[in-house]
Amino acid sequence: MRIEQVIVHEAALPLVRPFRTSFGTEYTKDVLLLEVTTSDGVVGWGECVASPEPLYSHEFNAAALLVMRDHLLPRLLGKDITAEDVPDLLGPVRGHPMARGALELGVLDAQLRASGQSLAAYLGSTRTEIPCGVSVGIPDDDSLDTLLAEVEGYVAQGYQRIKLKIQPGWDVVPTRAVRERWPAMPLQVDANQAYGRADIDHLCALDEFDLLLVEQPIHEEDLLGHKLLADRMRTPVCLDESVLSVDNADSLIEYGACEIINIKAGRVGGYLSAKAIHDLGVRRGIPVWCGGMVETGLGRAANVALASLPGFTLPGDTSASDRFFTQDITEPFVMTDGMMTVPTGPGLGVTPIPEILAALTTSTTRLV
Ligand code: OSB
Ligand code: MG
Repeated sequence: MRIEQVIVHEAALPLVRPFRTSFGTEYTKDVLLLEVTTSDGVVGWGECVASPEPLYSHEFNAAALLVMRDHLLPRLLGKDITAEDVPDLLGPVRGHPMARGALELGVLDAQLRASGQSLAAYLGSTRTEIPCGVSVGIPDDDSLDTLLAEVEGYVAQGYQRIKLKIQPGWDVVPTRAVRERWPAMPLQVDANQAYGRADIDHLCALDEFDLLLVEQPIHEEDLLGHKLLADRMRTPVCLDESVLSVDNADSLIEYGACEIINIKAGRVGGYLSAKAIHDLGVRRGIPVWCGGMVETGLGRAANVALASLPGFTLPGDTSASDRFFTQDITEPFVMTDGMMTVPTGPGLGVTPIPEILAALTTSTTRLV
């Protein structure tokens, strides 16, 4: 197939509550959604998981749009391609995994819609439903009561695993409070790189809370720091931001810096690379789980498909649409008894609801 048209819909979805992490606070989800029309006359959808500001990683929406327009798309246009060709065709361009991952997903979704296969089946899914975890931000008012009330709500809804965002000054005390209140709840923490090598002793204080893992405690480039921590800490060290490709994941494992992997397709350049990292985890006996980037229903559908592969042995940040949005752009993803059903329709299995997409769109750019 050939790519005939690409339209980027920039949408702003209000969040049900601010989402605060060690790198900043988001009040809305500002997202680039790609509508890719192919020569088969099929439309595929991709979601770019970058944010307006380069705070989680170097990528940000305006740059993603530019690199797609000027450097990535020109390498795909006018050629008869499949989704499997996309990584090699985009290979010469360095970096920008979220931008390339969004394009790859748009092409892959179109390809699968044309062939009638679901993304889950294509990736090698072995499950029809997946367990749901939830990522809990740092409360706006820095209050333990606010945190406990929020967690209480998620526990009541049936979430099977709680992840607390932490940072210096908001770590041991909130983790202890949640652990004391829910002694048996699978619990983990995520620092988004907020600590350094000097904090290793302090981080080891989290060992007493029987956590599943500590996620990306130290700067993404400090591999020795993570190895030193992994050698000292009983809690497994899980990497998110540091994991960018299958070979770099292999290196991190070999080096002893990474005991568990949070797989986010956008961060690693797309679902094909995400699947390869999953396969690596299975081969090397490293647990993997599916992370999230506050996706709309489109990206959420793809994550749920990915999370249904057999190596995803820990619950992911695959929460229901209403964790973040009062109004998703697709039919909402719902959780029943702590589980979410894997879409079975062709491709992503969901599409944006036109009136809702139109209402939430802030700008539309035709790239091709
Ligand atoms: O580090 O996992 C992260 C959200 C945005 C950016 C980075 C992260 C997160 C989350 C939320 O923790 C995951 C989600 O539920 O989508
Ligand atoms: Mg993380």
